[in-house]
Amino acid sequence: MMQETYQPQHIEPAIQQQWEQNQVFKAVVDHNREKFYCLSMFPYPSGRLHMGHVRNYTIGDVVSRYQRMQGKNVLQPMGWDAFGLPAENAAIKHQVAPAKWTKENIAYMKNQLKSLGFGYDWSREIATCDPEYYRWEQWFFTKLIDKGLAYKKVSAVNWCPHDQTVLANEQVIDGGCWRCDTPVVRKEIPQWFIRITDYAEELLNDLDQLDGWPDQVKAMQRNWIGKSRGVQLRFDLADRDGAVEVYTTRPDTLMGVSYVAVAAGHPLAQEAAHNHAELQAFLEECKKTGTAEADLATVEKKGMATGFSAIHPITGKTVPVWVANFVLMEYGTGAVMAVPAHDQRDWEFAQAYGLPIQQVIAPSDEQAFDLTQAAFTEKGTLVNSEQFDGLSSDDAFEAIAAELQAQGKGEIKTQYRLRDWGVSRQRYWGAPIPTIRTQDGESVPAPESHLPVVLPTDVVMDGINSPIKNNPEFEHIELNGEPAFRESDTFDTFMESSWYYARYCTPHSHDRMLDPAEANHWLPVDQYIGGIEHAILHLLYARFFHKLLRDLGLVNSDEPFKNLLCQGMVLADAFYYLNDNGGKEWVNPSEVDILRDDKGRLAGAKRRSDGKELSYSGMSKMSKSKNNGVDPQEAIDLYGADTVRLYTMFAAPPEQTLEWSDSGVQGSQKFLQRVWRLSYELLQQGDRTRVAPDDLDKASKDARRKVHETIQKVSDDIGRRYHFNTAIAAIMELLNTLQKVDLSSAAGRSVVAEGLEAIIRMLSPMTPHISQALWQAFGHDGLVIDAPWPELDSSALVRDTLQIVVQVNGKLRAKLDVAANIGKDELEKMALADEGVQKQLVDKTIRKVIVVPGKLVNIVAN
Ligand code: L3U
Repeated sequence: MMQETYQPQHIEPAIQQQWEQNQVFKAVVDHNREKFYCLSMFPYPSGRLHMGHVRNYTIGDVVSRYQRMQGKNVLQPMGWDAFGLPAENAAIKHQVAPAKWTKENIAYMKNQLKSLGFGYDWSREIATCDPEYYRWEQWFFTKLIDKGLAYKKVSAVNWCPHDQTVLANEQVIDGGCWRCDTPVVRKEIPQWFIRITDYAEELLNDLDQLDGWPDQVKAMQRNWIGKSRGVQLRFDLADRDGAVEVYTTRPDTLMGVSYVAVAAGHPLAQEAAHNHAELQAFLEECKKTGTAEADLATVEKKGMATGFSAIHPITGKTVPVWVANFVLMEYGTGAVMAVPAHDQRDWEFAQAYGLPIQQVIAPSDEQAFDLTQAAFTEKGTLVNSEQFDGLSSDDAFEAIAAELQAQGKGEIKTQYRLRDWGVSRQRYWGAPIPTIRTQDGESVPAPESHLPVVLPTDVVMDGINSPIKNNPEFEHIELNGEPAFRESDTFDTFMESSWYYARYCTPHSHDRMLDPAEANHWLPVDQYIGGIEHAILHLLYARFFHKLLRDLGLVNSDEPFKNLLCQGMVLADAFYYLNDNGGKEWVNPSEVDILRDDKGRLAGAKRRSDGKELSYSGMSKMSKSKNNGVDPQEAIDLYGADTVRLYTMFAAPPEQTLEWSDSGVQGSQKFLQRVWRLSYELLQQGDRTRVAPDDLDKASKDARRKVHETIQKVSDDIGRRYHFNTAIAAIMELLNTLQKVDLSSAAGRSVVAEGLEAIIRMLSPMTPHISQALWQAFGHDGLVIDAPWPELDSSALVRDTLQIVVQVNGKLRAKLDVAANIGKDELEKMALADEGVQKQLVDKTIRKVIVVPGKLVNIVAN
């Protein structure tokens, strides 16, 4: 018998146990049912769940459960993105090995996920730090080397000269080492790269297939790939051999070139510095500039003349060659033609060093511009450009390209901004890169018999060097009977997250990376859910990996993720007081008592412990800096998982920001209590035999109409648009209606039973525990998740009676309840016979009667 009150703390663990015992979420290939693969981005095992995780995973679970109720065979796996710097940092801080720290976090967080009732197939759990997982990544990488898709080249890293170690970007703070503040320098070391640029065109074109992705994410990827059509051309050097190659997307501005700028690493810069101490010092200084493009746009423009001159390929005039800190060797040719009048960076540099600024493009319309203030960067019409004067920028592009081509000095070229993916990390906590340096200094893939190259986990971290570096036990091995060195760099953790979605399909393949039959059954992922912070790197790398897997014959699709949903952030109130130095001290919302005025608005806030007055700074993203994180565990303990899940889905549509509010959570809990209460009251009545719809009285019929209107709306909101919040709002409204129905009549009980059984099922994706408990209480044996979605009875939507408005000269004078199928003449007669209407017609002549069937009657009289 059911409890009188709703007690989530009792129901939830019991139902979770029931799911676990019956392996309810174990996914098995079934060719008779449509498959649905629903995936949420797997977490870094950082310690505890964040509210952001809760939101992400609730959305995924709601979609999964909804799809299952639609009869689909759902796969929803979960695992751990277990390698990476956070574990390493925590290990150093807490004097514990990263493996142990990671394992403990996984155990804790797994329990949290279970307590939220997420329907994962835990038999497919993956932890990327498990050699059973990363061995296939290592194997795959050796295949990529064999195919020429991975290669080693010298490239720059952040280097701390004091600690003699490489630093990740996050470990460089204000240009200094995070541990010792020593200024960081760039150091060139050999590293491994994967040729993502070979796939740039396909990665770009296939975005057009991704109808189920947000446009914003596709735009970000397009921009990142950065395809451009331009001209690569040559400036011969004056008075000596050699030339500088440059690439430009604006050959129409060629006649305005007033200097050529090369990177510090460019051979010409190096040569010029030979007997030039000052220039040598400048090149050293350039090494300190960050390598990110964002830095280059904002960095103060600095340079020095090399003393060389170059010959303009069309005019034949000479222009000086400068070294500039905003040009990088890693991009294009390491040199640019500078057109200060029409490029802002070139303009800033020319201003700083007094180089000529010559206009060659005029605006096509009346657009105002002032070259003494900034460059004019739009396209337009050519001026001061000799034979090209008067051409539009677009025509000039072609004409100038043709001229250069005819002279053998340049040609049209497509270029991408995308660079090859550098996968080497000099850190410890990652998958070892499976390559071997021979005594000749050559790097070769580890033979298959060496795989997996297992990362030793019984280590002590000193916080500076990776314990596998300068470690003979790890590094010294034999290859073909000769002494050799194992690579001690590890992979970027984005390697692991680039193919985990595929491994979930076939997690127990011990003798191969993927079983193609299983992988191809489940892939592509039907719904992927995760944060917008992964819009570029992770999602691009995973798309790239999928194409590599395809080209090695392991999968047969082109894209891994059919539909993508990026959930919005979770915001919370933030409170502070000013300390003695005038700085803000932030107080966590859980320690604050909020005072509200009679309209429910925030009227004041006090710290609970001592009553200290606090200031309110509004809602902002939950963060450490504002100390406004709400611990999901506290909310789960207090309200239960169903309430937290329901609130999360009710408070905002998935893509939008969610404003966490305790009163909102309490509202969600009250609603569930009311669902429980009404179910209890109905079941107390005993008999709830269904009464045939035709035998219902008017009030019961109206309530039943509301039941089916709600089924219709909820099915549409969830099924077609994933609009869970409006669906939940409709269910709440339905409950209000049902609460008013008279349970002492058989008709009333029949309708409330029908309505509640619909509510229980429609809510179950959001609130699976209470739904399961009530489903059982209503006498059903099976699982609510395997019950069919409530079916719409469209005959219930038909209204027998309608309300008609009667107007006299446009003013409302009466409302009539009439049969829905009433004829026009009959309706007119009823309107004219109405007492209120008659009063208005005294001493007047009727000129016209307009009847709009189903709506109104308007009588014109004077
Ligand atoms: N392991 C990676 C990760 O981001 C994912 C790989 C596929 C690359 C969401 C939030 C996040 C992501 C606001 C948080 C998921 C914390 C896992 C997490 N999340 N907020 N792991 O653990 O939205 O967007 O950081 O989709 O504060 O939870 O996040 S993670």
